[in-house]
Amino acid sequence: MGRPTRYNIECDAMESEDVEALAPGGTRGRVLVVEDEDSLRRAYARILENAGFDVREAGNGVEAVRALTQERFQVVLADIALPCMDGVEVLRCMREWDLDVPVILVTGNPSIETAVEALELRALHYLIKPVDPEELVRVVVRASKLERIARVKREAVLHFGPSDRRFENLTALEANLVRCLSRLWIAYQPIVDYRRRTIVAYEALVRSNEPMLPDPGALFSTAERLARLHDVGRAIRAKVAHDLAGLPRGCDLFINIHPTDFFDDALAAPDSPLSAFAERVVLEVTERARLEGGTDIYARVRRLREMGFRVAIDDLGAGYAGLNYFAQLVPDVVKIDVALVRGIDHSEVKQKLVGSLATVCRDLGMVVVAEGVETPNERDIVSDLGCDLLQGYLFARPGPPFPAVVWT
Ligand code: G
Ligand code: MN
Repeated sequence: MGRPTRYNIECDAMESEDVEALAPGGTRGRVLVVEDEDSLRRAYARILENAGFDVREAGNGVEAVRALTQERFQVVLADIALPCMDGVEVLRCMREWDLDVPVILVTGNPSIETAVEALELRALHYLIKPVDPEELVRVVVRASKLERIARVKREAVLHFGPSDRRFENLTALEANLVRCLSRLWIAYQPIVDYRRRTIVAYEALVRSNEPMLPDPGALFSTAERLARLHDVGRAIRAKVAHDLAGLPRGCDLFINIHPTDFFDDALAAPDSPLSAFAERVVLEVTERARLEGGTDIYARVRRLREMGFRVAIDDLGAGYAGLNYFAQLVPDVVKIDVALVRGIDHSEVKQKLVGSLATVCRDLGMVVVAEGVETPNERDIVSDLGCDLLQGYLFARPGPPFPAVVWT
């Protein structure tokens, strides 16, 4: 049985004027008023301030966009007819960053076209001039409440994670993914030859400024649920290829490849973004994930090798992969997982494991990288145990292309 009274109680609470309903800062929320006519803008601002809102004013679209990048708003009220960049363009621009801020458009001469466009961009409301002050307040109050719901929902998703199926909404997930892809950037972390004090390569690590998908794990699990892993892989490789023009001379590039990417024909296409640089690129395959798709994957890896790519096994020591996998993949490089490196100076077991892994891999002609080196002790021990190359915060954190190393 449902309990409708509960919902009523919640609705009542939303309608009340208590402190709970106030936004941070003790006001009903921050409103951006975008209107080129000074007297009108001031009038809207005064009405909204009197109603308890914290108001910022913008005289044109460019100022509006600047304000939007500097502060978080609960509501945006924008005139449609603005010089340079009209209200609909401001709205389009906003939608690229923030799905949830409610926008109220104001127009002097309503037309079907702009109304339709406004709807498509999910404007919340469409006010017609002259605007009645009471209606203005009513609409803005309602918008700020909706924003508050969206904010609480967003926090819930952040806390319980996108894996919590109660929040699953494919359309919203898709929108998150699209925004995430448009705000994708690549951080690079040096891989060093410590003895020679040189950077020999950089690992590309995907990042996004999209708050709904804050880490690569969330990005990949969303893409997986939407069956769009290939799109993510392609977007990452395109970005990396773009950055490669600035890769310091003599450095190689390591890039993580999701196991399903091997079944994307675009990866091995002769005109793929990375193929022109194949000789400098090492494809990392994680040991954490099982390689599915049978033995076909090995044929695909062989084909990539023929194109000039090298292959690394990532996170060695962390996964399930057995010897067969190792033997079939014949990696050029192995990367020892951070779990074996962390605190190795205090663990004889870790020292034995890393020592034998490094010895065997080097015997097989593979280059050994130790990942996640954070302290000078860890650095010295893994070097002594035979790790040729090192990577970790001790040398540099991942950063925009291409971080330098301060040698100690
Ligand atoms: O699975 P893979 O090895 O590709 O993941 C690398 C991740 O490890 C990156 O997200 C990177 O930011 C992180 N990382 C890199 N260096 C260090 C380190 O020294 N310590 C820790 N804890 N994490 C690191
Ligand atoms: Mn990696």
